[in-house]
Amino acid sequence: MATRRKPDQTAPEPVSPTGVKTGDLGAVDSRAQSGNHLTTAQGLRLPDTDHSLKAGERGPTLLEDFHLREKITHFDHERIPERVVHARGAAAHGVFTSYGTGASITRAGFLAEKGKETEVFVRFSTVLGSKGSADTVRDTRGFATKFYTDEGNFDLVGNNMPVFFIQDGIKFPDIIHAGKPQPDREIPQAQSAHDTFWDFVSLHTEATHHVFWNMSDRGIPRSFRTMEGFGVHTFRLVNAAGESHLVKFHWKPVAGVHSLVWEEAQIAAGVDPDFHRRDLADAIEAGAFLEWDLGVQVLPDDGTETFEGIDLLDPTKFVPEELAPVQLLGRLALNRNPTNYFAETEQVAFHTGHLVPGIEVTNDPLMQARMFSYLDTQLTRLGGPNFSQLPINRPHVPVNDMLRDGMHQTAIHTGVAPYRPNSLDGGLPAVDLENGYVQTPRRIEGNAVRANPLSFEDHFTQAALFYRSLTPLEQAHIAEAFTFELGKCFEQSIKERELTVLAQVDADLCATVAAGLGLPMPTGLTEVGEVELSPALSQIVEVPGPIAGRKIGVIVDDASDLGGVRAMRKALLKLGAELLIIAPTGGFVGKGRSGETVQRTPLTARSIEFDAVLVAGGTAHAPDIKTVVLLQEMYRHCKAVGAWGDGVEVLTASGIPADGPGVLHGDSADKTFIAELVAALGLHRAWDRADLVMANAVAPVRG
Ligand code: HDE
Repeated sequence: MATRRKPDQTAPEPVSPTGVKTGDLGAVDSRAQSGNHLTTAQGLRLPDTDHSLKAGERGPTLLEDFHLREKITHFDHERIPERVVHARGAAAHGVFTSYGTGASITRAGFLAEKGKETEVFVRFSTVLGSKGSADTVRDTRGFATKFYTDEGNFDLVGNNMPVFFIQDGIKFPDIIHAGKPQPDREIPQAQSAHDTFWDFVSLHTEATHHVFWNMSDRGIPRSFRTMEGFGVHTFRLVNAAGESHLVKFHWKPVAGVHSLVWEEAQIAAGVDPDFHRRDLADAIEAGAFLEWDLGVQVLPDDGTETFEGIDLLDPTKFVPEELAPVQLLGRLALNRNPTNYFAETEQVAFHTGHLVPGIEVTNDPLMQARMFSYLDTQLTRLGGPNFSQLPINRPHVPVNDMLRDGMHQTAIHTGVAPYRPNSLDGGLPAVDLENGYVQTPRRIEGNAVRANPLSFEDHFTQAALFYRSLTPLEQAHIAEAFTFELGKCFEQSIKERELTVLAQVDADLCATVAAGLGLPMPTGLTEVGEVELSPALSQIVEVPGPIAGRKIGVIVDDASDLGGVRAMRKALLKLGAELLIIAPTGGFVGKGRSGETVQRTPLTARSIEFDAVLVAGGTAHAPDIKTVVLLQEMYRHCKAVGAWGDGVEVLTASGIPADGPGVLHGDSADKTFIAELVAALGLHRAWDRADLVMANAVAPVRG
């Protein structure tokens, strides 16, 4: 039956949320403000917004001043509650292009169809810190992707580590309360190095595996582009024929997996708390887009929910890639910065329950709890149930949900029958029996119990597998991280208890940490026996990777070889890397047309920003103390340092041995020298320097 609409139920003329008649939009973004005149929120033009309405120039302000009150009231309410976790984040738009290799395992069109492009929005985050905290703290990183697919939004709300602290979502408030700043003084901000965190994880040993990842170099990524991503839980993919497989999602960074060193992370937290956020935005602006391959480990859905003895419902366990290789499904490129941080990055709402046909959840008890939490949290954070109408959250397909009213309703629904079945709106909207989302029928039975399967009780084997699969250098970083974090704890009993945990994972590691803390090694405990190693877990590379997004500083002065600098910049730009000039003062260096604009001075340059620092030939030989510190930090952090021509004298004068490992030098900035630099950058660090610098081989700083 046709809709019978009374005249007063006709929708008004369409107007964008910012007041533009949608018919007049043309090239105007319907979400942007428009017009060149300042107005009130009601569109009233204003002649003055700097003076409140007062009873005389020196008199009190009048209550009547509606403009003042609107301006201040709105300002007073500009903030919304920050995310209870993952508050600190940065995001970008991009596109996902399917390789078409997923068709055999999933009917999800955005994965199954070769060459299919899907718009995405990705938000990276730390977990513990507040919105204004530093980017480079030691923490897990969120890696949340919203795919705006033709079948509705799919959100892959993952992390940069494949395992989690808890096996059951009911414990999430406990781990987060323990990790957040302590409730009495609200310190420390964005740090796990404090008593409550270590109190909890030393008592709650299922966290051990994740703690090892956090203490490893994965806890301090070099940039978002060098982070791996993981869906963590086991998902179920279902193909067009209805066959299902269990999978683990992986994001493989094209730039490789690389980290900061701890001292860099600490310096950056003070010198540039926006380190990762800036890097993301700068790189996209410069056209050095960030890229990942999305892949899956495909595991049989044979009813056992285990693979090679690994319980696939236990989120504290991962499946080594040697046992199940990652099969690539498509490529993600982040290529557009958000226009407005609040509207997009802050208001984006991810949810593990945003699924599309062909992708389903499993009974992992952590995932099950997440299916509740992500919708619920938006009600407080975004102020009501209509957050999916916000531009960043809207699906890019038609929505006809029969959800009505509520706070911040911006849709103007037509029709009279938001219920089913109806006859008044012509029986619409209709259900789609053919393509609609259906959960694959799965048998569920059992007693209502508060209990875990027995396999969940092994808390240490995979922690040992992770630790022992790394190189000695990466292991040393883990030992240092444990020693630092526990060294920051006040309660002796907490440190001692965590040592008993470490002793049950790996005795050598425990002994190193115990020695660092000045505590005895616990006795009577047995470490994990022999495990099959997974070399894929190591981040150390022997073949140089791409260098897009990397930053190279070149120290120059008026006498330097600026022609060489230009040749180097040109070559680096082609590879997506950026060259920054560091000169004694700001402004311009060199003369006339052969001069160069200065980007950094000794006051504004700090080593953390650079992946390599070089000294140009011809540069004066007596470096100031800040330049010495810059070069020494670069050397100590095992990053590329070098010089061409007599620039090498500056290195020597800074206490850098010209023949030290990974120190680059050439007669000029010629092709060979540039190729050496690119290779050094591609290796990320000159790790063969690590032993030397650990032994304090760098000469004392000369003032
Ligand atoms: Fe989250 N998590 N989480 N989480 N999570 C949130 O949702 C929660 C978990 C993750 O950039 C919140 O919208 C519970 C695992 C990311 O906006 C909240 C449990 C993994 C982000 C929430 C978990 C994650 C969040 C806070 C245990 C890795 C940031 C604001 C059952 C696989 C998304 C929000 C963004 C955000 C709850 C466990 C990743 C409160 C209850 C495991 C990347 O809903």
